Amino acid sequence: QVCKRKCTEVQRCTPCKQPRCAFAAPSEGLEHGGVGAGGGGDGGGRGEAASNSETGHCHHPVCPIPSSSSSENFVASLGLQVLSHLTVKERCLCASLVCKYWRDLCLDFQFWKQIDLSGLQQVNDDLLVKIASRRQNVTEINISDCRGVHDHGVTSLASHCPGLQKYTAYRCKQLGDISVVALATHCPLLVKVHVGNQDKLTDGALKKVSKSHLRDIHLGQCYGITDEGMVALARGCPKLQRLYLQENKMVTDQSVRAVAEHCPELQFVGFMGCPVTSQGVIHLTALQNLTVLDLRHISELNNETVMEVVRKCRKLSSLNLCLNWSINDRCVEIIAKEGRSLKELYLVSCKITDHALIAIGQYSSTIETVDAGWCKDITDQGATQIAQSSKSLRYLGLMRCDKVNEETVERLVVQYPHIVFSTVMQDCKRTLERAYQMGWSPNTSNSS
Ligand SMILES: *[C@@H]1O[C@H](CO)[C@@H](O)[C@H](O)[C@H]1NC(C)=O
Ligand SMILES: *[C@@H]1O[C@H](CO)[C@@H](O)[C@H](O)[C@H]1NC(C)=O
Ligand SMILES: *[C@@H]1O[C@H](CO)[C@@H](O)[C@H](O)[C@H]1NC(C)=O
Ligand SMILES: *[C@@H]1O[C@H](CO)[C@@H](O)[C@H](O)[C@H]1NC(C)=O
Ligand SMILES: *[C@@H]1O[C@H](CO)[C@@H](O)[C@H](O)[C@H]1NC(C)=O
Ligand SMILES: CC(=O)N[C@H]1CO[C@H](CO)[C@@H](O)[C@@H]1O
Repeated sequence: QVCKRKCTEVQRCTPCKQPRCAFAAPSEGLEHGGVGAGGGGDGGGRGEAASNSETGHCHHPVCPIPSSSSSENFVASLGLQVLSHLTVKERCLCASLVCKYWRDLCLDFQFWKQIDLSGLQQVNDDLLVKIASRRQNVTEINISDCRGVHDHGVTSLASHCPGLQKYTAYRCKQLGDISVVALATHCPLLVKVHVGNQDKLTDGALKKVSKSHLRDIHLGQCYGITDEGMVALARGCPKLQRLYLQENKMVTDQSVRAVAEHCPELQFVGFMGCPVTSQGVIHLTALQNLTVLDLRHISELNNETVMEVVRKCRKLSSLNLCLNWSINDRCVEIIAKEGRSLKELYLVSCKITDHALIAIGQYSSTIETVDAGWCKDITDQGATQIAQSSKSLRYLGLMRCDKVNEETVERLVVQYPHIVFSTVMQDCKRTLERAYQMGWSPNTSNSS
């Protein structure tokens, strides 16, 4: 955080926003539901999910390779930012050592405790080695999308920074087991490892990590991981609270069972797109503190299992069942009745009709967010009745529910101002409104 604040001018790879769709590249956190893989809660985009699911995946926009001069720009802009925080004497010193920026600028220990280098193409092993040799107090580092960093750099960092607690390295496909093993070996305080989309990772790394005190691990789209590694991880990390997997095609029910049995503190669990079935999911009923469960698009899931999880996991507050046709009205009714703590329910592209929405309105006094996008059988009646009868509802996703008339939604927006209704039209309107508020005005010139 600290680094980010001080380096706001640093050239970043801004176009690297996560696409929000059912098969999106992994991103931070499980706290956000919806169809986007953990995408933020800014309303838009939820419904695009199902359309992307038809093509199987969506492409993560590739960061543009910076121009040759941007390396200097990067250092210069970082320098300017940092200089403004230094004393005159320090500034003179620094200014006279322009080419030694990395060594001389960062005199403030605090400055380097949490380092977010994500998306900076200029970051390479040398830089990590320098940071590591100068600052041994690094507690958090994020090198997501840093293609110039290799196992050597991470190993050097790990061996010099025994206090490292949080390591984030999404989409660093060049990194392999060596870096994770080094972290596990040298950093006894390590609690968070987010390495989504590192397909060179194998079970070997997980076996090493399993001797640590991990609480939070994200291995989405690490295609080399199998049950063997997951079982070792589960056995070795009884303190695990967050586990996120996505499209790990060799992770099956055996892993689900292992984590349910060995990691009783689990709160956030996701298995989106993994070959996981009801036989595994049923074991999650043992997790007393489970609050967020993401079961999007898993191989097989029956309604009875879902109902059992909702009954047993009394703290469950967010449940994501998108993209499964076995989730029907009756199932949603039970969820609404039994989910005493449930606040978010994601049902995009499930086999539900108006009855499901009506049941939520009638039986749940806790559910605030319902996303029923792409549920093509939903009509005005369902949308109207849930808005009318629910005391708790604050968000209703109706993207591509084409049987719901936009005029009806317009009316609901006026009638129930405390509820955000999400349709293509409503989302466009909100986007425009925000743009106006930020000073944008339409280009009325017609010189085309
Ligand atoms: C780490 O930080 C503490 C203060 O928070 C400081 O006293 C110590 O010297 C630092 N250690 C290293 C190796 O930088
Ligand atoms: C990188 O990690 C830091 C700290 O964990 C986090 O605040 C930041 O949002 C992350 N950035 C990306 C692009 O993931
Ligand atoms: C569940 O959470 C409660 C309250 O935070 C805590 O006291 C308890 O130890 C947790 N149970 C497990 C099994 O982690
Ligand atoms: C669950 O699904 C099965 C198969 O589709 C169906 O026969 C059964 O009635 C459903 N149970 C409930 C409670 O809806
Ligand atoms: C407005 O649009 C016209 C043509 O579409 C374009 O030539 C012009 O540069 C635009 N003006 C601004 C201020 O963007
Ligand atoms: C992704 C998906 O659709 N998974 C399952 C949803 O439910 C049906 C019916 O039970 C299964 O056959 C699918 O495999």
